[in-house]
This record gives sequence, structure tokens and C-alpha cells, in this order.
Amino acid sequence: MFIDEVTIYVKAGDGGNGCLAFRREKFVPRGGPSGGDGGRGGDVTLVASEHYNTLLHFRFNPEYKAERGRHGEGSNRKGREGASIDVPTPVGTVVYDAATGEMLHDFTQAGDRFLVARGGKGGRGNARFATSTHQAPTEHEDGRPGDELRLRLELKLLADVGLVGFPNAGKSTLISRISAARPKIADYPFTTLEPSLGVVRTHDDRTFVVADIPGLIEGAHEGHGLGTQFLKHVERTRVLAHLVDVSESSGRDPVHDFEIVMHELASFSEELAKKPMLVVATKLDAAQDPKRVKSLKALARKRALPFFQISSVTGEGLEALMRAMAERVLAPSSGTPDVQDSTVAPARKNRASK
Ligand SMILES: Nc1nc2c(ncn2[C@@H]2O[C@H](COP(=O)(O)OP(=O)(O)OP(=O)(O)O)[C@@H](O)[C@H]2O)c(=O)[nH]1
Ligand SMILES: [Mg+2]
Repeated sequence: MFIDEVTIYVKAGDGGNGCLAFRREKFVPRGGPSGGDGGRGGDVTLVASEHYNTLLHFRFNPEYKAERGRHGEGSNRKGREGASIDVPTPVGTVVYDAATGEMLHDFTQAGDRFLVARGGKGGRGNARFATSTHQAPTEHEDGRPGDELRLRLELKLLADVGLVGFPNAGKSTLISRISAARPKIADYPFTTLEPSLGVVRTHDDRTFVVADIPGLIEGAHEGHGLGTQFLKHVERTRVLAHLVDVSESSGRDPVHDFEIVMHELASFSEELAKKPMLVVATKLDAAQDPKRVKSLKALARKRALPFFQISSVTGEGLEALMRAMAERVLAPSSGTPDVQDSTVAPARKNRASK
């Protein structure tokens, strides 16, 4: 199981101070007390959002502070309340107090809200202390501090996209181009012995998870090569990207490769073979004979599967492929995000788009 983990700091706003003031009016020799109360500090609330599949956005911005309340003023003016903030987190996030290890909340549903840090109360101004026997009070309170704590967030990562294909098809190379994952890459089969996950960040600052697994060969379901046991890691993905090497160096026919892998998938589970699939022709830079690409493209069309052609060396086609993956695994991005999200760091330019 892959676990994404991050520690963040949250601080609710302090309450504003109460004011000490007396009325000063023409012809009124001694005005009464008129110091207003301080405003309440803003709260910090975590909100489960479908727009995030990972905790990556927290790494770029690990501190969240709500606004403090304003101080009270003379003429019984109350200080303004500090603005509260909502911090989006993916559904499935479990929240712990980092200091004590205590579990505070488990987000299971989009829109779920959890107030983690409560704003401080505003202090009372001196006007509030006046009584019939105590008409010129000078007492006034300071605002109370807002809650402040460190949180450890944990999220079990499930892959959204699974990369399947022959050994050497370029699966690990692709994941290293579109995410920060750095699996071993080499020009011999079965370089990847264990599945690894990469987090892909889209241009509009959303993320999804891609799984790189070992390659499949004919007879994998009978234990040839590394077998098909690793397919369980992509069983719950929403979409498979089926990578097929179209360069001459594979020494095989792309259409034949495609059929073999489909057969292995179906032998493992019919359901897996029926999962939505993107057909991806790889190593375009090294493909001399355009017929090899064409024949694979024709096959994809026949099966009504979307077709992409890429080169992880030149970067050609990566952007379009990433977008297609994102479209299939992320909730549609409406113009208005479901939570206020001004606190998230601006999108970093993805390496793959250079
Ligand atoms: N020319 C060219 N070579 C590529 C490209 N993508 C990958 N390669 C090369 O192909 C070889 C295999 O790449 P990997 O990414 O390790 O392939 P894989 O599918 O992960 O292989 P296994 O882990 O063995 O299943 C490496 O030598 C890569 O450098 C590409 O777009 N163009
Ligand atoms: Mg690999």
C-alpha cells in the first residue's frame, strides 16, 4: 500500500482586543465608557474536495493562517471579525494531531467539513464593564489567541491510471516524464520488478496517480516473465494506458503485441480487459516505418479506443496524453471550485511541457 503523508501547520486568527475609551461630547462633561469589543478571529476548516486526488498541493504550501479579528474602537465600535479559510483536501484523507498522534477526523465524503482550528474570541471593551455603581470602568480584555496546531495528513494512494504493455515499451520512461517518480529505466526487458506510483500534476493544478507495473509477455498468466500478479495493482484504476512500442527496435509487430497483452489482461480478469483504455504508440522518434504506427491506429479505431502517439525522448504527444488521462480520472473542473482555494500555490510548469 502506498501512503501519501504530509505535515501542515494551521493557525486560526487571534481575537481582537477590547477597547478602552470614554465618550467625549460637547457640553457633556463626563461621557460614559464607549470602548467596543474586539472581533473574533477566523477559523481554519478542512474540506474534502474531489478536485484533489493526492496531498501534493500541501507540499508547496504547508501553512494555513486565518485572519485575526480587528481591535474594538471608541464610540462602541466593535472590531471586524477575521475571515475564516477553507483548506481543500482529498476525500480519504485522515487527519492526525502531529503532536499527540491522536486521530481527529477521517474524510469519507466530498463536501465533508471539519473545523480544525477555532478562531480566538474578541476581548470585551470597557463599555461592557459599566454598572450602576461602576460608571467609569477602565477594565477591558485582550482577545484570546486562535488555535494553533500541526496536523499530519495521511492518504492511501490508489492509482487512477495503470500503465500496461510489453517489457521495454517505455512505461517507466513515460512516468518519469510526467511525474516526479524516478523508476529504473533500461533497454532490457523486466527492468521494473515492483510497481511504483507517480503523481501527475495538471496545468490547472490538479493531480492524479499513475501506476507503473512490470511488463507482460505472452503466457504471463501461466507465470512467464514476471507473471500477471502485478495486475492487481491496476485492477481498481479508472483507466488503463496500453503502451505499444512502434519503433523497429522491438523486433515485433505492434498489432500483435497489442493483441497479446489484451489476451493476458483478459486471462487475469475479464473486467480488467474491459476497462476504459487509451492506446499509446511509444518511441515515435525511433519509428522509421509509418506503417507500424498506422496499423496500430487502425486497430484502435476498430475497437473504438482513443489513440495517442508519443515520444518520451522529444516530449511529443505527452501533453495531449496527460490531458486525456486527466479528463478520464478527474471530476470535471467547473469554473467555480467547490471550495475557496486561494491558498494553494500557483501551478508549477510541468517538466513534460518544456
Ligand atoms: N527512442 C526512444 N526510446 C525510448 C522512449 N521511451 C523509452 N525508451 C527506451 O526504451 C527502453 C525501455 O524503457 P523503459 O521505460 O524501461 O520500459 P518499460 O516499459 O518500463 O520496461 P519494463 O520495466 O522492463 O517493463 C529504455 O532504453 C528507454 O530509454 C522513447 O520515447 N524513444
Ligand atoms: Mg519499467
